[in-house]
Amino acid sequence: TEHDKKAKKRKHEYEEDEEDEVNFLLILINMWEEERYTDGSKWRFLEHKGPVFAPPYEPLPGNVKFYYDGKPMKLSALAEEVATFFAKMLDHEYTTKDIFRKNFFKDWRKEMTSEEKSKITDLNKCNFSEMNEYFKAQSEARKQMSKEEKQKIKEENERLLQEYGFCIMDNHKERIGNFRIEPPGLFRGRGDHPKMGMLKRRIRPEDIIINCSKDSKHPKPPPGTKWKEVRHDNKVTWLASWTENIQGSIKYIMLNPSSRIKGEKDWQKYETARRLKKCVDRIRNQYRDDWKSKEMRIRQRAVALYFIDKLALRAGNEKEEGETADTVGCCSLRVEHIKLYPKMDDQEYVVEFDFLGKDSIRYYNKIPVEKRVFKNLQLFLENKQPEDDLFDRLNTSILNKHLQELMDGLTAKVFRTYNASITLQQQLKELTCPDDSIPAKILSYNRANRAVAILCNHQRAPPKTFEKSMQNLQTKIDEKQNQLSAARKQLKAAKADHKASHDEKSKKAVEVKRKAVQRIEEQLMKLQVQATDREENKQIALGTSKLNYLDPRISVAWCKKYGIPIEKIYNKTQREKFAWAIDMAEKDYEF
Ligand SMILES: *[C@@H]1O[C@H](CO)[C@@H](O)[C@H](O)[C@H]1NC(C)=O
Ligand SMILES: *[C@@H]1O[C@H](CO)[C@@H](O)[C@H](O)[C@H]1NC(C)=O
Ligand SMILES: *[C@@H]1O[C@H](CO)[C@@H](O)[C@H](O)[C@H]1NC(C)=O
Ligand SMILES: *[C@@H]1O[C@H](CO)[C@@H](O)[C@H](O)[C@H]1NC(C)=O
Ligand SMILES: CC(=O)N[C@H]1CO[C@H](CO)[C@@H](O)[C@@H]1O
Repeated sequence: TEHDKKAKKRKHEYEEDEEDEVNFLLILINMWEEERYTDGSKWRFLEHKGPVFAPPYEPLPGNVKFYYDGKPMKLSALAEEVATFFAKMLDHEYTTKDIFRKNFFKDWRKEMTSEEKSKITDLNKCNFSEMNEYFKAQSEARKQMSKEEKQKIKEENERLLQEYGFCIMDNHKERIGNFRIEPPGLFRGRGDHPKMGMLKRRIRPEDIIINCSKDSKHPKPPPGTKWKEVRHDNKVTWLASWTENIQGSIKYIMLNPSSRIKGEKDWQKYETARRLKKCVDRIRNQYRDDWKSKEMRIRQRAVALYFIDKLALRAGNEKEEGETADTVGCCSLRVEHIKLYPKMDDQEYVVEFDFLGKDSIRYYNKIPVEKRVFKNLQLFLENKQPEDDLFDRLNTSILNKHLQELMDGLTAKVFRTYNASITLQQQLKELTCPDDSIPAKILSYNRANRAVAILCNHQRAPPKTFEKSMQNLQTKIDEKQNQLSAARKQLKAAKADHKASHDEKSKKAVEVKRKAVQRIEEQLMKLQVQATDREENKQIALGTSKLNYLDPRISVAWCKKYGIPIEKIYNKTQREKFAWAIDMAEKDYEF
């Protein structure tokens, strides 16, 4: 019969499911085993369509004017395009900053005709407000778009994804991560970056180096253009690359993080951190011994290593000379970056750090250190000027070489990964109550994450929208509270009713009202947890440690253990990146 057929089919599907799971695991294992070519090459066959370029500039309508010194002025297309980048940012604090304005103006003038150049000599006389209004109106119009228009855009994006978003690497179709090239604009940078405001140039096909295999269908440049070069280098995994003009760094189009090769790299990174867990005691004993070394260079190396281990400092940054922000890492610390206090409040041997770390994020910390470290630091500081190197017998390459000797694959970053991951695991154990509701557990999870982010100094300025979104949330909480009192009153009335009449109908009414109260209480709690979470999150960027330093298997295992849906912890992008961990980690996984 029909019913039997269905039942059979379902049973079959069920069995297939189980089989699928086994198959899937086998595929996973294979993924890491197969095609690991012994000659260092990453692929034999690579075919793709190249990048998607930013849409061309559309000139402003004639009625949107730029004013110089109070008078309207028609700009050439190039100058106008660059002006629109500034106009779009007019409401942003950046455009009030001196460096930003200076850099922008310098680069803008380069795009002007000589006539424009001679006329436009003072940014303060430029009035972009009509342009700014125009873009605001446009973005408003985009928000008001009809369902059909939105659907059309979605379909176009989907078409681009299908055409450009995948490549064939050996026998697999793989998702490409960033196949769209960023549109031109003004560079912002993090912190007070000295290059902010500079023009991030439009990337053209002539800037692009394509990498694909010889025997594949080579990607075609847009009509009338040429690639800079087409390569066939199978020792690398990128598909296309170009050099951006601000920092001169090379950008790559690569596979999506969830793809095979990247997933494997990620996995290996955490496996390295787990290996450190096994030998960290030996390493710590050694650097403690080295604090007593007769050789200055060894003492310095050992103290630096202690900082890296204890404070999760970066080793140092090899950056280009000159223009870049004055940021330092452990090896490049200068005398002026630390202060020593033999006694401070009730603590002894306190070191105060104050310097700009990666991305110009300030690192400020006061911590007590061991006496021997303190004495060594005093020694290193002797007869030095504020701008001298603290570790004058050390540089990043020496330290990295030493780390390699201590453990294969060891870098300063491995210490961070190890400490961040193990801290997350400990915090999760400490903070999670098995009896908590799901929202309360997620709050605990976020708190554990925050503990790690603080440890890694992943701070940020409170987002601009913070106060507003907090207010909105508070309004919602107030409303919910009113709803709750109303519901409680109704419940009370229903109870009184039932007491008087004792009939079935009023009993049911009490039940209904009781349920309503419960439901609203739950909703209220959820909102309150959200508010706490957001408040505590104000100045901490959780994303960085979550994406880069925390073994995702710890989070996945935690979710599996407490029945929390993975979606509550990782958004879609993150789930793709950590697909390997979601498949691998069981609920009893230990880092
Ligand atoms: C800029 O131009 C607009 C008109 O387009 C005018 O309303 C505004 O006052 C001008 N701003 C300045 C600072 O001159
Ligand atoms: C991680 O770093 C913190 C902060 O420096 C330190 O107190 C802690 O001992 C470290 N934990 C481990 C397991 O290394
Ligand atoms: C680091 O120091 C070593 C030994 O003094 C030297 O050979 C090497 O060139 C230095 N490396 C850098 C990047 O400065
Ligand atoms: C997921 O979160 C990351 C930050 O970790 C963010 O950059 C990304 O846009 C988010 N993706 C989605 C699909 O929400
Ligand atoms: C510049 C560069 O990396 N070129 C390489 C491109 O790939 C071929 C192999 O197909 C190498 O021989 C080149 O050295």
